[in-house]
Amino acid sequence: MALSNNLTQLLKTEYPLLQGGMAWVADANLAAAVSNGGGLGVIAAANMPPNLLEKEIVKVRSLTDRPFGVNIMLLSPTADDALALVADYRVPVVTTGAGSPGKVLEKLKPLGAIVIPVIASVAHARRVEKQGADAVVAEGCEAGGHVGETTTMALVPQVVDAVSIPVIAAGGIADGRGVAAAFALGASGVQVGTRFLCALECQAHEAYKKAVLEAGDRSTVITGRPTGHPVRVIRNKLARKFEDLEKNLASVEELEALGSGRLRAAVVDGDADWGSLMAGQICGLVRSIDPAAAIIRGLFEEASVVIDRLGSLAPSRKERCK
Ligand code: TUI
Repeated sequence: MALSNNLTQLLKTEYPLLQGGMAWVADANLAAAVSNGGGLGVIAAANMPPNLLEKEIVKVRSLTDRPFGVNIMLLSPTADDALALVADYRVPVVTTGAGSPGKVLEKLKPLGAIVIPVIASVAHARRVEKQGADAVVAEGCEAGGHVGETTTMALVPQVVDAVSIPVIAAGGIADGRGVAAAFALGASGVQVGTRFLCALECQAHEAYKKAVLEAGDRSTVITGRPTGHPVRVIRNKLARKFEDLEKNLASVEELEALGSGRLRAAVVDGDADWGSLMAGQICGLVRSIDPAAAIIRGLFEEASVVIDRLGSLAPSRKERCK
């Protein structure tokens, strides 16, 4: 059952769902599978060299006629190149993360692109709305990768009350209950990352997927706080080493040196011990590898059942007034 609302109308998708722009993971294959499944697939520009990002944009267009997006990670040294490319290729939707997207909005809004910053606070949501953002992804700290401080449960309704543009909930959503909860909090849709790590079409190394499938509710930790770029990862030898160094007040340089190249090691080489296994707290709920389209259908079918059940469980107005 598709669902039409302000977000599906904005994105021109069947479902109000975006796939998270997971660095090294979210390539043209995954993005096309999500878009073909009725959501908005997103390619992560992350630290990709511009020629590689260009190839991925061309490739996604060969794999789907549906809308797709590119995520620009604003901390990346290649963010300006990614911005130039998405403008040249008229990418329909651009999400941003890990910084202030003023420059992105300035360049892309006059070209008619839809720009959706990922934000982690009410103040940032207000700021990007004033700068012309079309919607925001309010990402709670349950999410994987780079995170803010506030949980999805607390962040989403506060952002919903603070802005007039559509709010997309992210962080901790991997099944229909999570989707229903996002709507209950006032969101217009969801961004899902961790669940798509275990999509059939996701090219992440098998060892990475296995770590997600085997993870439980307390398997993730946040490391890197002293560097100013905290990231949520599945605990492994690398995360323990970070914890030790942080406890012993290691320098930022030492922490950054330890972190360098680790995400690629996990995603591409499958180094589950010393790679950075970025994943959200909801990884404990991910138990199978499924096609992206089936994941999306399942999320919304289950959400619809949950919402119906909640409707019938709620006391009628008459009963409440007795
Ligand atoms: O960006 C993400 N998640 C990411 S990026 C990434 S790659 C990376 N690797 C190593 C170190 C750091 C990143 C892996 N995961 N999510 C979106 C997001 N943005 N979450 C939180 C934020 C955020 C945080 C602070 C956005 C803006 C911000 O401050 C801006 C301001 O002006 O307030």
